[in-house]
Amino acid sequence: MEALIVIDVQNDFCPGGALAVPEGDAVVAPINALMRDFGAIILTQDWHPAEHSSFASQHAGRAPMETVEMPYGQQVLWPDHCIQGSPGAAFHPELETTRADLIIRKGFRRGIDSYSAFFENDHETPTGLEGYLRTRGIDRLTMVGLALDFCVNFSAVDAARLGFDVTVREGLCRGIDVDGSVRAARDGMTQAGVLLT
Ligand code: VGL
Ligand code: ZN
Repeated sequence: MEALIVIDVQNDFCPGGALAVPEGDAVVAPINALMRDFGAIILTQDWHPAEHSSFASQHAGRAPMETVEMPYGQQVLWPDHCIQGSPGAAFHPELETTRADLIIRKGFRRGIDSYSAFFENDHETPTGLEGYLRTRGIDRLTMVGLALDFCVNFSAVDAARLGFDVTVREGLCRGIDVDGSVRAARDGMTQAGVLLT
């Protein structure tokens, strides 16, 4: 069985949002249309406490887009975004959410970020999504959403490593693109066995 996984189509990742992805809102209508082709639909939602450690505001003298060393490895520092319960954390108002079987929230632990829908950024703390998919008999995943080079990338690579058959529909994704991150993400996904279409 196959599922559509819609990654982080939230106000803060759309134009006007705190961490706007260029043309982020352009994916909303075609993702809604694509939902008709899937029997299982899962949405992810970036969901941070106000003092999340991925926010540059929590690191004296550091600015957004700089990188710091965290106990679990390198971490890009972001503007404050997707704060739990805030309008920025809400899904884009036109995203069709009624057909979602599951909404999985991530990044809710203050001390660790979670780009992937499967594991937090230590690459070992599970979100529970793997168990959900396996117990439903889902073995094929199509991924779309924001941002191509971060949350879509990490989710797709983790899924492929876990043995899922993964397709990323690039036209239904948009990237942040810091320091060539879109290109690196494409290479990494391809190497992990993700099909990019
Ligand atoms: C994301 C940066 C920080 C994403 C989330 O959804 O790609 N990127 N938090
Ligand atoms: Zn985030």
